[in-house]
Amino acid sequence: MLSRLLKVAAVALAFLGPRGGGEGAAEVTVLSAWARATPGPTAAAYLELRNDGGEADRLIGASSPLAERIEFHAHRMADGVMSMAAVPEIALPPGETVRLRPGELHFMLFRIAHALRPGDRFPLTLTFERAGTVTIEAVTAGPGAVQPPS
Ligand SMILES: [Cu+2]
Repeated sequence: MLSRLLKVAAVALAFLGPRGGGEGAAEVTVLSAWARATPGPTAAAYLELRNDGGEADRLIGASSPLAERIEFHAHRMADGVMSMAAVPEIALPPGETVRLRPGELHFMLFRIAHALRPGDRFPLTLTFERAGTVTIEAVTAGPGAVQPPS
């Protein structure tokens, strides 16, 4: 009796499939990746992550041949002083767009290989828990820019 129940359950799961009922595949779109020009050795980068999937996803890693290491940073206010703190991951709720921008969440690129000048482009590889790994290109805006170059 139990084995028969398990078989029925297995068939039901197979029927739902990866795009069926509750199991929607995570699909994350990366939009307008950019960085601020800097002489180095540390740079800040920003982008938008749109989760078009039906499930929550998480950005769990970022790398670039330009940088020795990339951290995710959040700003926080403590005793009236704004400071940055590394966060281990960035949550991507289904159907939502998470925006990394100056003064908020951002990427911190450490020990960049060369100064970043306006117009410079460099690859960024992002690793998502569900959506896997994607490499996109970031473009560099001016040193004090608050939005991506047009
Ligand atoms: Cu930072």
